[in-house]
Amino acid sequence: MEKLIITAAICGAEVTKAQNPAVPYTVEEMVREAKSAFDAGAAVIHVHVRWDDGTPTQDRERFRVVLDAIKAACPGVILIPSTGGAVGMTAEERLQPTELFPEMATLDCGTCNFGDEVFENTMPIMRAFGKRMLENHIKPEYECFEKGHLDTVLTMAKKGEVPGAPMQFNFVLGVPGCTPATVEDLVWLVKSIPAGSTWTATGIGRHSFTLAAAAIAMGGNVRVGFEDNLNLARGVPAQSNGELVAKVARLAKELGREIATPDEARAILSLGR
Ligand code: KMH
Ligand code: ZN
Repeated sequence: MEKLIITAAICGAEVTKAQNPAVPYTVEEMVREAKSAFDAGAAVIHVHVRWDDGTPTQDRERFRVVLDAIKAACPGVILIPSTGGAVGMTAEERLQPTELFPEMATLDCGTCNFGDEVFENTMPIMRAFGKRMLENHIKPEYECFEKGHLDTVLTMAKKGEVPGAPMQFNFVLGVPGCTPATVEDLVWLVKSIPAGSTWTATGIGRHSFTLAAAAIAMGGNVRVGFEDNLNLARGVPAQSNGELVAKVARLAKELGREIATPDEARAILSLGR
């Protein structure tokens, strides 16, 4: 089995300090959380940004400052800025981090319910995002919340509307209103991806570590972090993203999977080729 790539989704757009005081908003807090995750074994950081008061933004200059500061604190780390942003943002707003030519960025693969809201990713939006990533040589991490999202993006890749093989998928399971975070659902999704693809599993909330364990055993990769889950165990708030990453690293060690460094992760993800 390949080494395990751990991604830390350190902040997200929805969680707040009221839910867990360690959720980062400021640049300094973002760097602190990224470094805690990096030091614990994360090769990849998935980045959303906030203004200092916690309001989510896709502002290009805020992204520039945060990405540069994380790069300086975590040498070699792979950064995946979000183009999902927060529910309700326009496509133009969401695309701003792609103007910074990151090596990767997320590309959300379909509209879905998102708790009480609707996360809008229409075909025209996805085509525009695919075009931008092709033009700017950005490798997408295809975020699939539903089986139909995977089928949609595979069809788009065949038509040349989004970057093609080797594709990297992130199966985000357990969002209220979307596919649940069960092992059966994960297996079903993984069976449907093209040979030579790579994949990551993200379990939301209390499913974070059960889905991580399944992904480790299946040879996939794992994402954890405050964006997805605020607790180290039931009723035990995590003090940092690093604690969440360290728990995945311990699970991997017990199951005999080694952890990939950023350079090893770059090779596994075929970056820079
Ligand atoms: N904040 C969610 C509505 C992404 O980063 O691309 C979308 C999201 C996906 O987090
Ligand atoms: Zn995200």
